Amino acid sequence: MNSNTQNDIPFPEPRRSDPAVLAADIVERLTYRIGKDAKAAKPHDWLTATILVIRDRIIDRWMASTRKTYESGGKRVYYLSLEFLIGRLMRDAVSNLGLMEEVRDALASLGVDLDIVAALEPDAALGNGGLGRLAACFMESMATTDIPAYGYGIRYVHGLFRQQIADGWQVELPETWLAHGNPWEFERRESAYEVGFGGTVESALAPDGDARYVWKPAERVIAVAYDTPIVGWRGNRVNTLRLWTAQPIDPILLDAFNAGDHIGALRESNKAESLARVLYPADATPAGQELRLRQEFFFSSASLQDILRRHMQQYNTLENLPDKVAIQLNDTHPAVSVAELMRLLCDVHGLDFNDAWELTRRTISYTNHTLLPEALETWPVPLFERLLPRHMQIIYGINAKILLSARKEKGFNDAQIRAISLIDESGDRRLRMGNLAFIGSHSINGVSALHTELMKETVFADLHKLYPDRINNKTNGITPRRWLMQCNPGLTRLLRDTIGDDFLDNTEALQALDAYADDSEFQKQFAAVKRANKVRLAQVIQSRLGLKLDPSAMFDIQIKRIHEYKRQLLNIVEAVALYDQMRSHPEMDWVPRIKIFAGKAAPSYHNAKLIIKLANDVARVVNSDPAVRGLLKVVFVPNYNVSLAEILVPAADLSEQISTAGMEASGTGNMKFGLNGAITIGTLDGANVEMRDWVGEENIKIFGMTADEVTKVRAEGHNPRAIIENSRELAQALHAIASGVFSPDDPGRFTSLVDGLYQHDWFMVAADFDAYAAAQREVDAIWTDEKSWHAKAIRNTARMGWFSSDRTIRQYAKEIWRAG
Ligand code: B1H
Repeated sequence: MNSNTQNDIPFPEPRRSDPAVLAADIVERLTYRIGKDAKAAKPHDWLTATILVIRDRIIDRWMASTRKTYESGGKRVYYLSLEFLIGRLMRDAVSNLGLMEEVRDALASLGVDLDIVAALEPDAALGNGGLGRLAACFMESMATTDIPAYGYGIRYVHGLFRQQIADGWQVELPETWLAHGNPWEFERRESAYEVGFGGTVESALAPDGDARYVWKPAERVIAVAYDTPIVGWRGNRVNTLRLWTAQPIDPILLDAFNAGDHIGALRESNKAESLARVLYPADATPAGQELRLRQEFFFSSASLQDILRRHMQQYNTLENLPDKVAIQLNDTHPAVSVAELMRLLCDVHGLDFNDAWELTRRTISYTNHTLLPEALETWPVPLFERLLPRHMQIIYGINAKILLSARKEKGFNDAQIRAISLIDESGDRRLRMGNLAFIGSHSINGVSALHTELMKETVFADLHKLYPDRINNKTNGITPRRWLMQCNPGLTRLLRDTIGDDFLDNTEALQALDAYADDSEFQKQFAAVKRANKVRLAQVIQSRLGLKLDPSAMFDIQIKRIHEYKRQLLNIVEAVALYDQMRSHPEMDWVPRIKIFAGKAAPSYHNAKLIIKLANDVARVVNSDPAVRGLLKVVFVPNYNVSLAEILVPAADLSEQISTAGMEASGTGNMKFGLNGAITIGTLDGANVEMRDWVGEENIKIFGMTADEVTKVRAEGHNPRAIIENSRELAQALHAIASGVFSPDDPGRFTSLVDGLYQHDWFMVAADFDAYAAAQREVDAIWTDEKSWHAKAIRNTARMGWFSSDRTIRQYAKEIWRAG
């Protein structure tokens, strides 16, 4: 077919979306795509049929968006991330298309309940925690703010493990989100690229007399693209999330098979497919295995080849690459992209090293998400060299160039040179991915104001001296669509009725609510919405755990990955101390509290798993003690994920954001709670600092050491034993835990945890305990003054609008990408 005839083919009319048409379409998909009679259809079939119908409405806009980008010659943004923690897509898509009522009515006319069907959609959990969820919020906000953007990642067959709690212990089970197929995605067999590993590098003389290097990989796999459309608010733009899967070049080695080696015949195939098999379940700690490095290179290489192909197809030159392409590295996980882009530009496209370097640096930018020293990725040089020999050469070339100029032009001394080098020589030689990402980027951003300042002072201090203009801050945000409108329809309705619809398109318009904070009629309505959300959560907990919760008690919630620096332990120890006090002083007016925890621990993180067990052990004792009946409950909700967060967040009265100051880069759960009218108890860490500035000191409960104080105490040493012995409440709570009050079956179970507090207290649990306990009692006092509590809660919702990821993305677009 020639292009003329193609041009004559009319583009289909956008599909109509009134309930009758939708219902007819759903039945059509059910019949012809799924092959089921409506009479025999199972709920899952209705879900799939409904998604297919919605997907069609999205496709109309998707193609229009793609065409618009092409025709305008606008800059494309590429967000490279090893994690996308999406959750369910159906409600998000329907709501962003503005079709909620239409779809509900259409299904109802077919005798199907939208909510029941929607709850069957599995969470796409291709991420561990905040970093992956941020990537998902960014995808939605980039579509909303009309930025032509692609997300690139891996289509893991198994996302984050499913957590079961057995006898109080975490048990990990494989997660199978693709078991019923994935109606959202499109396989793109034509978008397939070879990705190599290992082998040798050969050099040859090019016609221009320069040396050319050719990498001859020993192993090759094929990366195949799967595309998922991502709809922005009001459906204006639809962007693409492109996830790679790995396929073998030869699916089966027939020679081996015919010779009787049936397993060997599939070895290549298995090896290739293992690349996209499973998400590494570590959060804020890198998984240092070879397979992880292979995953990182696999998706980086496929993505860059795809980006260059698209660019060359449109522009047929690489000179304008930085004007038309922005590549954002989500942490160091795709940092090998710096070397791979250099290789593609030099070895495949024939650019010289210096020109390629210029283009690479102007195209790439990098977001740092953690300062934890153990979380900074490094690879043993021999491993890297064996897997990626050509990249190792390129990295040495970059290092030589940078170190030479630092020494000669900036007068760097030996210690500074050692600090900025791409190679860490302090022990066995290791390649520093943070330094590679930094040096290969024109922008390096932190994710909160405090974190960005600490980046300049710690991990990147010397690189910051060398390149003082590169580090900048982009405080994280959350999408208000998922984290307010969709998860809290009751509050959204109330807000619309009170301040109008402006906030739907501009979250900062929530400020108008400030005027109602002291209005007792509005307070009543606000409290009624909160209570309804608490009742809904109580029902979920009752059905999952058989535990009955009183919705008039304070719901005090800490949900996030289990990590020592996040200090769930501080919260549990305080619960134990409170339990003791309630029993010792039954005559006092205690505020009834329900302490709710949820979160997953990395499977190899011993202390984190022990903390889960402690929470469950404490829960068992406290919840069955008549002395605190109606006053205190402790709940650990299993299998925390995005969908569970959507139920927990709107139901919180109190949000626990209590990390050791200086250790949580930003936090994003903190923002979700504040937006939904919870009051935060927290340290001056991450984005809590900016939240305090926005909501006002009197509307947030800040306690504990500052980041500077933590640094100072760590440098000078502190005496946690003395601190503990000086705090009666703390000493007694720790003694109870360590002596087996909560673990009579194994009294020594928690001694190691408690010993850690006595011996070093690295995370300042003991050091911050008294301040935390006092802050909790102040929270109780506010709760007792109902009007004051509601006013503060309302002011949180009113003043959190700045934390929309739309604002964050606009800042990236303007200040880093120069796009949109
Ligand atoms: C964050 C990670 C992370 N920081 C390594 N770092 C991983 C590091 O699998 N790995 O190897 C996975 C994840 N995740 C989080 O990013 C921060 O702890 C949060 O404070 C922050 O809000 C979030 C988004 O910026």
